[in-house]
Amino acid sequence: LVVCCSALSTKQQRRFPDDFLIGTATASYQIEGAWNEDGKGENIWDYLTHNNPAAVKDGSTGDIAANSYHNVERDVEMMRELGLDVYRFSLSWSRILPSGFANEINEAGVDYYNRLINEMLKYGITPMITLFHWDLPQKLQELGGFANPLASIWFEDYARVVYTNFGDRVKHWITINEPREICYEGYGSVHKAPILNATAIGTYLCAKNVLIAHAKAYHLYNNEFKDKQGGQCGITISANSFRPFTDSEEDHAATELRRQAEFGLYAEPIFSEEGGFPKELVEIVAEKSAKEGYPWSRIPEFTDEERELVRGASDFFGVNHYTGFLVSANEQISDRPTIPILPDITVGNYIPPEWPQSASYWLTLSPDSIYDTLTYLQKRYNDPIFYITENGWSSPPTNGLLDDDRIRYYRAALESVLDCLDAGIRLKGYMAWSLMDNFEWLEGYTERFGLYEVDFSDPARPRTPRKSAFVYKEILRSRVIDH
Ligand code: BGP
Repeated sequence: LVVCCSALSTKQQRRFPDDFLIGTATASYQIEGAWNEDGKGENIWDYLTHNNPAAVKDGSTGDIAANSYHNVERDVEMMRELGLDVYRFSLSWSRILPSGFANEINEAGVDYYNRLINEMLKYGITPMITLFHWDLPQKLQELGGFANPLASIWFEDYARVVYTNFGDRVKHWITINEPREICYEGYGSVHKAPILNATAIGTYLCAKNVLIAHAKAYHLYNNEFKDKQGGQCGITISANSFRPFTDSEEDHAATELRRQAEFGLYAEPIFSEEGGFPKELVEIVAEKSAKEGYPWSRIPEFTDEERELVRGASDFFGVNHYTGFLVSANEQISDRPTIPILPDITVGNYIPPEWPQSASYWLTLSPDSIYDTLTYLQKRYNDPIFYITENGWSSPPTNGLLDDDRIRYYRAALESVLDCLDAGIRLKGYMAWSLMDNFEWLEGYTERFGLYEVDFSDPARPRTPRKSAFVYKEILRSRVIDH
């Protein structure tokens, strides 16, 4: 008992450094609404939700979402209530460039983001902007979206418009949110827009093109804007914790394979010393492709020039982290569903029953999962600078304002963040997902991630702080995790 309590009291005194940025995150399609107002063009989520309502659990859309397009002042007021250091939000590409192409700029869209940024800066809240969080202009999708190699040029053009319009005030840029979810869930399976299900080719084609798009936008910033604007630019990749189910060699190997399939495919080309896709995956896919009768491997090669363009192209590693899994070489280890991984890789997935379960089937409170993930990434990728750009907990809509489960999750997560700082990991910030309830992609409004509850039955979408908002505010104020 003595050991436990003295350990606890030392932990309680650990502080977040003053320059460590604590904040929240959101994404344009999930909160803005105003889907066809003031000149905004259609995007792939507008298209999916309007044409294939069965794709979303409750048949809902983001047409109004949390109505943030009409709530700039209230949104910033919430940030002030919480005392946020940083707020991460994304830009809707088709609100700024209705067709996706940079020949025509929608000034009303630019104005909306200017109002938001200026209102935040008035109160000293640092904006961190994601250029692309999944809502691709529909016109570009009709030309193949990220299966078309030209997508990297369209993205670079868009990035130029963004840096030119907002870069005088915005110093933290994230090019792309979660390539895995874009590519595997959008192009390689039927989970997210554009739900192409383009067999096992779509994922890899998209992966290559997304990485090149990111790299072009990164170099554009470095070459043409950084000197004058002085900001930093990186990418966000989803990385959950994968630990072996047993200490057997087979389970260790399966775990490593799963890491490569989930995040290595996207992280390795940027953050590893050699660049390019993970070797083991390349071999597996090449072998399978040959067996399936393809005259070439389904995973495309980078040319030397492309490999060099992508390698090292990020000032930091943005990590979206939610949960953890135990991995086994035995595929039958559990029939519990998991988030889907690459079609070429199947490994066993296990979630211990004692890990508290959220409203999302894939999301549990997995102990020390942030520390586990960042120590792995630090070692593998030579000690990059990190931001945790998303981390959060879902509850059913009926839970209301008393969200002790979310509070328990955030306290555990932030302890794990402090463990990372103690271990010397160069982690510079943490953003909770999410500031407010929103349209949760294929779950619609059936799951809630917000520190603020949004009343979706009221057209104005009023926001009310949950208990977790008060706890988060106190942590931000004191720089200490209260218990
Ligand atoms: C991340 C996305 C977020 C957010 C979150 C919650 O992958 O970047 O946009 O939605 O997941 O997951 P979901 O909405 O799929 O339940």
